[in-house]
Amino acid sequence: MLGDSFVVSIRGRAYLGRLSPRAAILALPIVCFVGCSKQVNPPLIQDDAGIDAGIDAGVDAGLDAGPTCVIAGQVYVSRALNPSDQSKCCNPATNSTGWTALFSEGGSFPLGLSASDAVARDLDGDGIVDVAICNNDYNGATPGVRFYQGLPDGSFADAVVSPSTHKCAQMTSGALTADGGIDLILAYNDVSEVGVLFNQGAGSFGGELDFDTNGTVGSVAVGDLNGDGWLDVAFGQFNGGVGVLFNQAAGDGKLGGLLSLSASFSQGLLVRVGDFNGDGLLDVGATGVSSTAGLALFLADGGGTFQAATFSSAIASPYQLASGPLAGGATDDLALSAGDAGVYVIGQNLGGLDTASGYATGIVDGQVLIADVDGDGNLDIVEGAGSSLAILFGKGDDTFWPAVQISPGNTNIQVFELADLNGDGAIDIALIPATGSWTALINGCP
Ligand SMILES: [Ca+2]
Ligand SMILES: [Ca+2]
Ligand SMILES: [Ca+2]
Ligand SMILES: [Ca+2]
Repeated sequence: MLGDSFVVSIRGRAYLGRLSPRAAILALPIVCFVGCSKQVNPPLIQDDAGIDAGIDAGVDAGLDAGPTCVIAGQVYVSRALNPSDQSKCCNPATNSTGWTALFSEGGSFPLGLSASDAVARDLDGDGIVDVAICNNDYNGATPGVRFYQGLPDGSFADAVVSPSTHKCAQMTSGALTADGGIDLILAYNDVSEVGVLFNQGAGSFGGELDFDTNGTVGSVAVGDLNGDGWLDVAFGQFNGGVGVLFNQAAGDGKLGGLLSLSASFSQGLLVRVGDFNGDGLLDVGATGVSSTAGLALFLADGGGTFQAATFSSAIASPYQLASGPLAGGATDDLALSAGDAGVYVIGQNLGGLDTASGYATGIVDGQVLIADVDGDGNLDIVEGAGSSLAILFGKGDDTFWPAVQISPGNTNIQVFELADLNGDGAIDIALIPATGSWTALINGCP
């Protein structure tokens, strides 16, 4: 709530005050973004067996089994990040005596149409991650989805095009029907509908069914929101409304039973699904434009019913939202981007919904995703926008190291996805501009 005490942690320092959250946030660029000295972090995975044997013996037992780099007399296991430049890692396969770039370009693939959103996962069931990109038809071509089949050598086949009848603002995926194939769920921005393109095998999506949402939709997310075992669809409307379309559980993927949730936003931004209170029931979270509180959580009561919105004013102007168990366990924490070049974490260990820890990323209003980028078992946060990516490596307790900047080149990021694109077990990045070609940024630290 406005006026409550407010903790902000920037580059490892906590700031506590009784300012209004908005004032505190607005102060951040002055307090920190200009005046912070560069902080050098210890490597996240470092084999210290030869240095202080006996300490962290349990950790070392696992790490010692892996290949190592010897750099300046120091022994590092694979994936250890450079102490002074965490955009580089120890990868014995490519460099046993120096540091290897954490990410490097692995290939680029033509988009054909203007891209609006993407999904990166194994969509055709061959065990290899694929990429599907939807478009918004702003160039006047037929809207639809382009499917890029992942190939065993880490490259991608030419696109298979599946048309849709409307323009896609955002897209997600999930198995809505009894056949178990991963279907694509599209937020249409030119009609008041969510569209489903059903998986027809071999990278083809069709049998489109559109479902009324009572307002144009900018965001979609899937999850079993009534506990019947079938995936449902939560959506956010441009006008600020939030709603759920429930899977009708007949096996044919039809949605219905429209439930409207009141978020009191003047404009909707993003909707996501997660278990934000750890009770085993999936909840709905949404960001929007509001003069008071731009984050609303709708906690599930079970059976497809939700409590009235719980609002958080900890972040003045949240934009994108990602959720995941940043501190482990069953509770999904929240990571949000904002307009002040920072990412904010609202976590189970941080003091509740009205407390946010902020980290400078240098990126304004970026997309935010969560994955374990360096494979240390702790979830990390990635923010991307424009030509910049920032990674916040997690410590496993809702706190993060200062952001590591990755400059992927001359790409103007429309959307990015995190997935193992080349099958080596490390998280890669599909970097997708609005036009031109999308790029596979390959993690060099498997
Ligand atoms: Ca595949
Ligand atoms: Ca369901
Ligand atoms: Ca819950
Ligand atoms: Ca990690």
